[in-house]
Amino acid sequence: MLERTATRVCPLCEATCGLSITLSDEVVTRVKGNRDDVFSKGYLCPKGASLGRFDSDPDRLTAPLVRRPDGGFDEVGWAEAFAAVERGLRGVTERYGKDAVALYMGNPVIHTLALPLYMLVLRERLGTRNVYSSTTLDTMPKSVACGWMYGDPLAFPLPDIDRTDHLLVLGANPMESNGSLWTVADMPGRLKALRARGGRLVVVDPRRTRTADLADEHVPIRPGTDALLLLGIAHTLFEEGLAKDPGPGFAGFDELAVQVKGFAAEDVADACGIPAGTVRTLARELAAAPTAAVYGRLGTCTTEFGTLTSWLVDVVNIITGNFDRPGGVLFGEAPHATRRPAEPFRTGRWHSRVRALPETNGELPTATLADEIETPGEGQVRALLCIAGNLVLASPQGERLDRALPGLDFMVCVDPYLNETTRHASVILPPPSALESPHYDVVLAGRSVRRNARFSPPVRALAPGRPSEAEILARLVLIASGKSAAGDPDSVDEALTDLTLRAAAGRPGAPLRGREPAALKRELTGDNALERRLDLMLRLGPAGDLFGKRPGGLNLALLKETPNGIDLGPLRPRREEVVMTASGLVELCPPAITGDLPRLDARMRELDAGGFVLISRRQLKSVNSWSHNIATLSGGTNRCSLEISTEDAGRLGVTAGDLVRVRGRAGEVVVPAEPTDRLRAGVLSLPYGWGHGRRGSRLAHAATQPGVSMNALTDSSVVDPLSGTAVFNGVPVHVERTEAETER
Ligand SMILES: Nc1nc2c(c(=O)[nH]1)N[C@H]1C(S)=C(S)[C@@H](COP(=O)(O)OP(=O)(O)OC[C@H]3O[C@@H](n4cnc5c(=O)[nH]c(N)nc54)[C@H](O)[C@@H]3O)O[C@H]1N2
Ligand SMILES: Nc1nc2c(c(=O)[nH]1)N[C@H]1C(S)=C(S)[C@@H](COP(=O)(O)OP(=O)(O)OC[C@H]3O[C@@H](n4cnc5c(=O)[nH]c(N)nc54)[C@H](O)[C@@H]3O)O[C@H]1N2
Ligand code: SF4
Ligand SMILES: [Mo]
Repeated sequence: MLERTATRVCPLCEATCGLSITLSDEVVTRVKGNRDDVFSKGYLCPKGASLGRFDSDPDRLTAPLVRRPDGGFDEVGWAEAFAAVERGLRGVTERYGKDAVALYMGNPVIHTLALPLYMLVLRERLGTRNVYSSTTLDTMPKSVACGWMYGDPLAFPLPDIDRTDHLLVLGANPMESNGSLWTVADMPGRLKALRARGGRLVVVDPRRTRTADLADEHVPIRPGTDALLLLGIAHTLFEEGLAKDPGPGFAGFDELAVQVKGFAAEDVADACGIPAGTVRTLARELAAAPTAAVYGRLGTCTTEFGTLTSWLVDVVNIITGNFDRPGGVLFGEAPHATRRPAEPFRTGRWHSRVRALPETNGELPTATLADEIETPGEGQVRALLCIAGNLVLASPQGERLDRALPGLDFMVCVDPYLNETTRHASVILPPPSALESPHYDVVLAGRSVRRNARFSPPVRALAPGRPSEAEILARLVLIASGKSAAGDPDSVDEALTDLTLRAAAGRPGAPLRGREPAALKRELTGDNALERRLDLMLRLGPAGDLFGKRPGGLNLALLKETPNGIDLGPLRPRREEVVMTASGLVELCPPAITGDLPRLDARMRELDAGGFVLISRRQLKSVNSWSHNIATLSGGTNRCSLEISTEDAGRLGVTAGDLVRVRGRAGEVVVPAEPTDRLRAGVLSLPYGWGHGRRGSRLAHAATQPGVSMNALTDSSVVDPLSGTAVFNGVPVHVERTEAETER
């Protein structure tokens, strides 16, 4: 038996832990945390430990599937599958134009090397306005807030977890999610270290989560009211003379004092379900701490006031003097060259056809994709290219998409599974296992709490004849460019490399001004065209070797010699480098955001106290919608149940395991109840990503414990209007005890 060990960064969540993987005869037999990894130092969670099970899952597709006229699928060769995609997409664009093809890019995109490196060019070549992604199910409110405040929608300030004295967490459960928009390996260890050095952790969450268990204080807020709480905090800071004017480089401090009027702690307390005294204490603690950071995630983003809340998180960081400083919040910094926006942020350059929702960052809200597919007329979506997305389970009112997708003329999925969504595809192109793909965190490296660079070569060679995910994407780019899918996929990378080199060597002031692009290109190293493109990004980045101009700087060859990665130090203040608003200043009160305050004010007055609201739950052993087929990660505590407060359960006569019917505006589910003292009364919590066992899907283990889809209850007509983001938290529902299962 041939045994060997390889290192690889985990692709299963944003924490990017370094793994040490043992293979016996090329089969994974053990996965451990890599103790020598410069960033994660040996940490791993149960998901990472199961990476071998993902790799060996017998339901993973190994060959492309093409739909037969009778509805079933045939396994075909790769050339035949690409030819079918070429015919299908071309047929739709020739008949209906480019906008008839929609693109969806799902969450795993940011966990691969290949996908982010082809997405921009693919979008550009498709030339469609119908671009959608998980961003509008997740981070877009933060992007819109950062876009208007700093000019760059991808400039996210990150809490400096290792140096802060006080961390206020709203709507996030990093003990189980391991962090998001905040790449922190070993979140549990780092949160415990914060407390051990005398720091304070406060968690605002309607549910007493495992993060709340660890905290000094848990504030059980009423769902959907964080913007009001943060306004109450900002108001207290001004009223009590604790707000600090950030001075030159910032605009809107005086206006902010005016905007928060009417949101005193006493005004917001009832709506938030938090005593005014607590609101004031939260403010005073932030002001008094030597350093402090406020962090908000899904419970603040995917609500009806997601952008307002995301903006206020940053506002509070700024007016407590904690912005852009060690121990406060600092902008992330990727070690490789990244694309800055060409102009300051704005939204609404185009609008969606049916609901006239504004474009943001080149995307339309995923919440309106079903409208665009179902509504006939000029510009109707007729084809979908779905890359790493499970829309049926992940998007609001997913059951509606489940019904709409079969109406498309053509649908192609790049996905390893025949699942709830891909079962509607015309062609499925399965990428190889993560262990057969090289890895570098193109996106997450820029959101890391410590600057670091790590490259993982493929753990195992690709099976002969099997295209890499990069090749799949390059061929899709060829098709979108009007070329033959059978063309040379390397030509896509070559063209992009040439473009970058010409800019780096040609423009006045460019880092390699005067050098010969062709000569530079010959210096690039890597096992294939994609790796050479990565080498170029590394060399041109802030830590790069600039082709010898910066001796000792990064390049791919150096990373390959350093399998445990290179630590580049803590984050540093760099506001002046980052901010690119039209004024050149950090905008504290962008009119596009403050214009939404009257809507919030009206809501504060009309909040009705009765009725149930539903919030989403993430589970430690789940990876969004696609891990329930892994036996080591399901069962036990990882099951689909409706948490209900013991108080409400008693009132409804519901005991553990009883079936309850939950009805939302869009549909209903029947699910076992789990009474708990972890929830505020009036709040229900359902995990998302379940609802398996559908006809035509091939997920044998998941089908044994299918659960129900939370997105059968969510309503796609409700979005945060400033960002178009779906509402997954604070969803009004009705609940009652029942005896019967519903039909699906
Ligand atoms: N009710 C409710 N709904 C939610 C949320 C919630 O909290 N509540 N959360 C939202 C959030 S934050 C997100 S990010 C979205 C996520 O929703 P999606 O963007 O749909 O992502 P996933 O559910 O992770 O599904 C990923 C798909 O990619 C496939 N896949 C896995 N690995 C790879 C790979 O390496 N390459 C390719 N090509 N495919 C791969 C999987 O098989 C799966 O089909 O869901 C959102 N939906
Ligand atoms: N184990 C695991 N880890 C994951 C994922 C996974 O599926 N499983 N998914 C990954 C993805 S795609 C993402 S985006 C991240 C998300 O990372 P997090 O945001 O940290 O994860 P969630 O568990 O969704 O946390 C949201 C919290 O908000 C609370 N909440 C709900 N409504 C409100 C509200 O109105 N106000 C406040 N203050 N709190 C509220 C919920 O109770 C929950 O505890 O996790 C990533 N990591
Ligand atoms: S915390 Fe995230 S990155 Fe680390 S092992 Fe678990 S799933 Fe992988
Ligand atoms: Mo997400």
